[in-house]
Parts: sequence; structure tokens; C-alpha cells
Amino acid sequence: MVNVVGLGYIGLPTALMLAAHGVEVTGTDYNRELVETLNRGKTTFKEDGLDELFEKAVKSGIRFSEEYISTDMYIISVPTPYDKASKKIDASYVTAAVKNVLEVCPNGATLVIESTVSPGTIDRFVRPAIEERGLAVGKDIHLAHAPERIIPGNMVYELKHNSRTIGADEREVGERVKRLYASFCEGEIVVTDIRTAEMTKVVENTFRDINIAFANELAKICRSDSMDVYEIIRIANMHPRVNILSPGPGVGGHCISVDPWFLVGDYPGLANIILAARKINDGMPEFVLGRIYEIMKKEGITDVSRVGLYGLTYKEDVDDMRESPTLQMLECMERHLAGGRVKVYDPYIEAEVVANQYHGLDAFLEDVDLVVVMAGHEEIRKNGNRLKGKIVLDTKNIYAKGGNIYHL
Ligand code: SAJ
Repeated sequence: MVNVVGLGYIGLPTALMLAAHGVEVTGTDYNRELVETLNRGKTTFKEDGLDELFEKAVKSGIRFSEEYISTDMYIISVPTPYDKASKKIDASYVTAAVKNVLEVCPNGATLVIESTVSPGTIDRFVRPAIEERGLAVGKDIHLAHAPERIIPGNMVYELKHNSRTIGADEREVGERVKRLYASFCEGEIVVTDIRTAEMTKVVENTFRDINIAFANELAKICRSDSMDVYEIIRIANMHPRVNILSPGPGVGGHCISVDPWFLVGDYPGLANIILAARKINDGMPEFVLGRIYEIMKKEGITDVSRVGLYGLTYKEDVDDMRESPTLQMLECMERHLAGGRVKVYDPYIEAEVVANQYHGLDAFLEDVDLVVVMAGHEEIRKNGNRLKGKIVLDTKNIYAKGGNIYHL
């Protein structure tokens, strides 16, 4: 039996996938409301294929509980935020979960940390949490790290098909954890040591952050000298060894905008490109604000309350707003004493999360003259014709430029 601890964006699909492939699973979360929702037969976020997977897992007998279960295998997938000032990881959720598991687990149990952690976190925080109970790692408790790689928007598919990494102190433990993941994972599973697994995960996300930063920097350069960045990227990408990503309003999500900071925090003075990339990407919402200001001036729009941000989530076709460029931009506006006036609408966000938020496209469009496209949602792609008559700043290059359409 496996106890999956933490039923968020990663823990829930992982628990469901294991259960749907014949593993006996209990999913544990300290959030009572979340556990009750799952026990009422409802998933807690939207994701392609998640509801179908949930049904299969329920049929296979998955259980959800606030309690930790006594068993020999745990998968811990709890949040790992970072301290905004020091940029260092806050491992407190991981260590709290480990301590709770230690309260109930039998001798010889294996703890798989799935949460993304900065390199060295398991040595610095997890091992001491075990040892301070008088337990020996490698004898009383076995440790492994199996960082996730799935992308929101295509999680269920990627969970099954991506290759993955398992880090463990002991080869035999690594192989045991590999067999567990191989129950559903069709990709190659590499077994390595824990520090290598920790570092690899953070490196993967940092690679993407740097590459997005390059695209964003090109957008700024091209804007400063009236060149078309999208045409330049399109042509450059025809080179067999060039693959430039897409510029956008910023980098959000709980992964790419966070993990590189772990390296900056831990290796100050060494992590230079990484820091520059972070600054470029974090500066994009402010750059968009500058574009809004320019366009307002050019089009004679004088009132910020006639500007509408279309898209609140951190990227297309997900309902996840964590660190989203739109939220970053709203914060930035507040710092410039212009907060609370711009209008906001996102078809994926029903809850009231920001000021002047709309819940229908018609009402939103009625109240704005300048629409700023902040996410590449399918709905926004399809609604191009409804934006006729509006000035549009399209930060995602959805609509062809010209007429009333401006780009980054
Ligand atoms: N973005 C751009 N331009 C691009 C691609 C993305 O501006 O060309 C923006 C997105 O709009 C978004 C942010 O970057 O705001 C991140 O989006 P994403 O789709 O690149 O990645 P995430 O954060 O959803 O998921 C990433 C993935 N990591 C990599 O691709 C290396 C995923 O595989 C990881 O599992 C996930 O982080 C994680 O949890 O670590």
C-alpha cells in the first residue's frame, strides 16, 4: 500500500494514476475541505483526462483521508515555496510531512520525496528530521527522491509517457521505487543518487526559464528598434540547431518562476545567467505595462479603467493562477499607485480573486476599450472576431498584427 501525502497538482494525479494501475493507495491531505471534496467524488482542479482518471481510481478503491497511514511506502508531494527575500527554499512543509509520517510508519519504510527541492535539501532538512528521532537513514528509514516532470495542461498524458528520475542512497531502494512508478510510467526511469536527482530537476526548469528569457529579451530589443520579433524568431528557428521559445507577458507557475531562484540563493556569484534570466522574466509584466501606457497615449485612451486584462492564469488552458504574469502586473500597478482600476476577465477563474473582475466576456468587453491578451487560452483564440472595434495588445501573438492589434 502506498500513502501519497499532499493531494495538490502533483500528488493527486500521481495517487490516481497509481490506483488506476492496480496499486492500493490512500491519499492524505491536511486540508479537510479538499479531502471532503474528493470523497464526494469531485476533483479539485481542471486538467485534461483528470476526471476520467479519478473515476478509474475510485473504482479501484483509492481512499482519501486527513490521516497518515501506517505502511511501507510513502510519496510526499507537498509545496516547497521559497523565501522571497533570501530566495532560499522553505522546506518546512516537506519536513512537517516527514515528521508526521515518522509518527505512524513502521521500521524499514521508504519515503519518496516528490516535491521539487533545491539541491541539498534532503541532506540539510530531511535526513536531520529523521535522525533527530534516533532513526538511521538507510536502515530504519529509506529515502528516495522522484521529482515530477509533468506539465500543467497535459499532466495525465505526461505522467504516463515522460521519462523520469529516481534518486536513492541505495540502489536496491531506487529499483524498488522504480518498480512502483513503472506500474503506470511507460517512459524510461533512470535511477541515480539523491543529489543528482535534486539538481537535475531544478536544472530542467532553469533551462526553460533561461530560454524564455532569451525570447523575452529579443522582444524588448526588437521593440526598441521597430523589428518584428515573431518574424525573426520564425526565420531563425528554421536553422536546424536553433529553437527559440516564445516571448510573453512574463513567466508564472509554481515551477519555472521559482526553481531557478534556488540556484541563485544557494550559489550567489556563480549563478549569473540564471539570475539575469530571472530578472528579465520578472521584468516582463512591467514591460507590458509600459506597452499599455504607450498604446493608450497613441490611441488617446486616458482612463486606465477602460483597460481590460484578458487572462488571469499563468498560462493557456489551465485554471492555475500561481505567480501569474497578470497577478504580477496588478501588483506592479499597485506599486505605481494605479492599482484597482484596470478590468480583468478569465474564463477559467470563477472565484472572485481580484478587484474589477468580470465573469462574462460580454460585460467585460462592454466596459473596456483596450484589451490586453495575457494568456493563450483556446477561448481567446476563438474569440478574435468579438474583439473587433477594440484596441488589442496581444502579448501572446495569437492574432495577426495590424489594424487595432498591437504586439509586445
Ligand atoms: N512561457 C513563455 N514562453 C514559452 C513557454 C512558456 O512565456 O515559450 C511561459 C508560460 O506562459 C508560463 C511559464 O512560461 O507563464 C511556464 O510555463 P511552461 O508551460 O513552460 O511550464 P510549466 O511551469 O507549466 O511546467 C514546467 C515544465 N518544465 C519544463 O518544461 C522544463 C514541466 O515539465 C515541469 O513538470 C513543471 O514546470 C514543474 O512542475 O516543475
